[in-house]
Amino acid sequence: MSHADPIAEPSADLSNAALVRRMLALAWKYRFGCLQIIALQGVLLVLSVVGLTMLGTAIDVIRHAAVAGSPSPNFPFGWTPPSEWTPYRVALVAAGTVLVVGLVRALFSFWLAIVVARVVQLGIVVALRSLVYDKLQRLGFRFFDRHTTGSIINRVTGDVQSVRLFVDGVVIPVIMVLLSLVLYFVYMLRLHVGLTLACLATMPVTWLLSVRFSRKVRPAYERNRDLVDRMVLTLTENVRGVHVVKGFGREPEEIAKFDQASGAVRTQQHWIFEQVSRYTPTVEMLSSLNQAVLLGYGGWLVIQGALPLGGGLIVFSGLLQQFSSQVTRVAGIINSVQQSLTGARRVFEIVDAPVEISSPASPVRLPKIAGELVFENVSFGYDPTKPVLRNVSLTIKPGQCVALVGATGAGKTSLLSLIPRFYDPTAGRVLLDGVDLRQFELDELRRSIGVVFQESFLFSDTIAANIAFGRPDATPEQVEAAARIASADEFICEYPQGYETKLREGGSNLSGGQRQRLAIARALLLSPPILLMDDPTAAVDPRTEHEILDAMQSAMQGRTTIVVAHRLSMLRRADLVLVLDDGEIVDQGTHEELMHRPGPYRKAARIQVDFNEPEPLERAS
Ligand code: DCP
Ligand code: MG
Repeated sequence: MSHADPIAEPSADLSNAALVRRMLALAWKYRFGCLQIIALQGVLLVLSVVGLTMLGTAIDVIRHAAVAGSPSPNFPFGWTPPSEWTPYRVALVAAGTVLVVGLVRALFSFWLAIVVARVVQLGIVVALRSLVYDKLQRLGFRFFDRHTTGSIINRVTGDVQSVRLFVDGVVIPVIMVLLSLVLYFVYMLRLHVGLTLACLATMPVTWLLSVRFSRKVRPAYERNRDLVDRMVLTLTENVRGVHVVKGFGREPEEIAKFDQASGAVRTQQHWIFEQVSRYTPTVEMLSSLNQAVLLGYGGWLVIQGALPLGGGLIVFSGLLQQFSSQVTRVAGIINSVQQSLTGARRVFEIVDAPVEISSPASPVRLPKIAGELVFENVSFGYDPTKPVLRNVSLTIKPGQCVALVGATGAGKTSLLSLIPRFYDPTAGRVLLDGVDLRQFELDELRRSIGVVFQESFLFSDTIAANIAFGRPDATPEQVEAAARIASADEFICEYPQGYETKLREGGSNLSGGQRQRLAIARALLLSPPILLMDDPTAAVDPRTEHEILDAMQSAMQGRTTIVVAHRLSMLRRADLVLVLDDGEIVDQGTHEELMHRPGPYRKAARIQVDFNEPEPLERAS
């Protein structure tokens, strides 16, 4: 269906700024967890600097003891060892401190990993996923008409991860990068201002390079995802359509199609690898330029006695390394911003999508539903510009059994789908017991309508669970009674596990007719005042159909039933036959009445008679 559907388009603001604001609000909701993560990362940062300082000091102590005339060490943190300690003992203490710092760091890293998992994967992701999933349950059929299954699944799984990325890949890292850059920078300045400036001169180049790299490669990564999606689509379509592919002998073409999709991914990936392998050596080259400056200028300072070797040059080299790794991290963060924006847009599109069909604020309650259905000048279209039903008016009395006939595409399924409010009419109204459907509580309305869909969907669960889907509290006796009416009992009992037999995905281990009978049982178990059946016996042979119809005769007693039907056996049983043609009710009456007047119904019915039933209906004309 086209997406040019103004009423259903999400109305919310999905600009980048609005998305960032919303994601910041999300991070704010988890601020305590985020603060904990930042605090832990801060401790790790400080510990790494302490470890580095201890290393530098130890080197100075050793050098002072080993090399005559070398400068005496500066001890950090305002501490000086007691004068009776030998230099070796001081070095050992420094070594011990380095070890302890390392241990504490390991503990904190472990703690951090646990907190991140708890806040991010178990907190944000789970909350977002259920937010999206809950919303999906409330969205109308229009939404599902407009979006493919793949895209919806991706939103619940993949895109939710991208939104999470904004918290642990953008907000927290930005704070950490800023904190650590400031810390390293101040420390370096305190060691030596000139050396700091000289060494940081190449930083803007590194930064530019990494930004340019991510600009160039980022779209390629996105395109890569599309190409992989397409490859997977080719594969899934092939698996799902395996009968068609083999039936038409199209295997070679399918292989070629897959090869092509897979080749596109390969070519693209190759290009990305090329870019990466060009970028990494350039950055590495720049970092050796830094080391050259550090050794040349810093070494000279040490020789001049202006900078201690360990506490100065070596600590500086460590800081510099950390500093440049933080600078290159910025490119990664920019990347994450982009990725999370794309994901957030897709997630919030669902979260914001208007729930077109919902219960009114103060719904009308009916003590008992009699089952009178009235359509008043109802028009409907999936696309408002292309009506599928036009000006339909009809009255169905409580307990009546109505058959709906019409050519394929006439709008039979569409007409039925207005009754449980899968869609709302674009004009006119549908009344149940004199009350507009839109005034009922939606769940209550739907629970009082049993639906057998044209294509019955079964879940990969036991047969009993599938029948009891609408009434999980039903007793096994009730389930079996429903199955008997739907003529399903016999084949179910042939399975060794009977009602506990597990169905495969989509009920693929059943025949089409068996699936339909389970769907009928499922609807009957609800014991609803209104029963809608969309071609329920299309996939069963005429004899089984007779059995089902006979058995259902009693089940239909006292219920308003609308059946989309084609076979005369059903049409004869109906109290009223509605003839739908191209979205309009063109005729109605009992089978006998309709057979007595010329029109599309008699024409269609006669074809069946000629084919199926030896005794002609000549007397009818
Ligand atoms: N249609 C649509 N979008 C949908 C479902 C249907 O645009 N989600 C269109 C296709 C048809 C028209 O609406 O042109 C009527 O479709 P129905 O499913 O109501 O038609 P029937 O149920 O009468 O046809 P069939 O006998 O094939 O089931
Ligand atoms: Mg249909």
